[in-house]
Order: sequence, then C-alpha cells, then structure tokens
Amino acid sequence: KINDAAVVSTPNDGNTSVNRKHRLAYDVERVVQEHLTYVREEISDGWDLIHQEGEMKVYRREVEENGIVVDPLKIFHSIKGVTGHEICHYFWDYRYRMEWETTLDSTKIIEVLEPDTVIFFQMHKRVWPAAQRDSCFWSHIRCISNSEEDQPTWLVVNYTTPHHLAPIKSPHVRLVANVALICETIINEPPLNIQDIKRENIECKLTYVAFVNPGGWVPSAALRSVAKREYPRFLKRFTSYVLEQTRDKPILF
Ligand code: H15
Repeated sequence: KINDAAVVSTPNDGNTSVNRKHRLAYDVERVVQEHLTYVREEISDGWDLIHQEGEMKVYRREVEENGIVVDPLKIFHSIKGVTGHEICHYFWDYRYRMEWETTLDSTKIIEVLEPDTVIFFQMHKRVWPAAQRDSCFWSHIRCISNSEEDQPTWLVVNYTTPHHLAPIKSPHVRLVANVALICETIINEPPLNIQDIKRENIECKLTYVAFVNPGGWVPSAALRSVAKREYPRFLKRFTSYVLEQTRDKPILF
C-alpha cells in the first residue's frame, strides 16, 4: 500500500511508503511492493522447468503478446558463502557490471535520483537475428527488515522508464523490462556471537524474476533458445563472480 506520510528509509519494514522525493518514487514503490507480494508465490501450472543445475532452477511460462514472445522467467538459487546484501550490492553497483555481464556492449548512469535509485542506459549485444536492443531503466536497491531476529531481505529492481537523455534511435529497439533480484540470508548453525559467523555458516536464497518484452518482433524459437541458454549462464557467472569478490573480505550483512 502506498501512503504519503512515511519516508523511504533503508532498512524498512516493507510496508513503509514513500515521501515523494523524486519524480519516480511512487513508481519505484509500486513495483517493489508488487515483487514482494509475488516473490513467495509457488510455481504452478503453466510454468516449465527449463534448466536445473545444482541448486539453480530456471522456470519459464510461455506467453506471447501480439505475436511477440514475452515469457516470464523465474530463477531460484541458493549460494553458500555469501549474504543477500553482497549479492544485491554486486548486481546493483555499475562499477562491477562489465566484469560479469556478457550480454552488454555498454552501461551508463544517466541520472541519480537518490543514492539507492539511478537511471541506466545500456546497449545490449546483438544476440539474435534481429535489430540491436538498448534499454533505459531505473534501478533501485533496498533492504527490508522483517523482524529483529531475521536477517533482512535485500532486493534490486530494474524497471524500464523513458528519459530525455536516452531517446529511442533507429535502428536500435528498446527493451521493456521489469526485473527483480530478491535475496534472503540464512545463517546455518548460528554461533552465539554474531562476530563468530563464518562464510561457511551463511547461505543466500535468491529469486530472480524477469519480464522482458523485446520491444518488437523477434523469431520466437530463436528468442526462446537464447533465453534458455543465457539466463542460467548469467546467473552462474554472476554468482561465481560475487563468491570470488567476497571470499577474503569481511562478511557484509
Ligand atoms: O538482469 C540482468 N542484467 C541487468 C544488469 O545489466 C539488466 C537487466 C535488464 C535487461 C533488459 C532491460 C532492462 C534491464 O535487468 C541479467 C540479464 C541476463 C540476460 C540474459 C539474456 C537473455 C536474452 C533473451 C531475453 C531478452 C532480454 C535481453 C536482456
């Protein structure tokens, strides 16, 4: 629910709403709350398990809109040795992006709305037999405390928005996306003292959801096979990158 009174703060309780600080604050709040509502939804009829590897499960629902493939995608994964904060930090922060992204030609911040909300313009690699895609989206990172005892949930949402610094220029086609990465941290066999928690005691339960509209016609079979190959590839590469980056660093809770 959205009300005007409260202030966006991190961490918050997930129901706290927004003090209209910037022009997209309501948009951000609405989309964040939508993801938080649906993240716990069970996989039901219509979802196909298209890839499984270790703890990673990739599900997809085949959906077309006016002949364009817009398949929703959902990935569940569990990674030992990192926190949700660490996973979200490396996903959100543009400084690391080109080290793990293999599907981009470039990424650029075109506006900072708040320290936790920025607008990106990205040029995607031409990965299928169609025009090159670009994207312009706000990207928001947030920490939500559920209770005193539990570790907070961390999430990042990327959501398409128009921007005067990123006009759509032919021959490029704009992707339309609503993507969320939602992470919970589990502490296995917690030691009495929080300082004694080691990387071997922690685990991140991750949900990645993507609604991506290619913005124009792309051959269905080609798009589906690229998606089936590239999403698991992205998550494997990204999570090993985070493991590598954090291995010898203090745990970021
Ligand atoms: O989520 C991923 N990357 C982030 C950070 O770069 C951006 C992403 C986004 C995509 C499109 C528009 C806006 C934002 O959230 C990892 C994406 C992995 C993509 C794997 C490639 C699948 C190819 C078929 C689907 C078409 C979409 C292309 C991205």
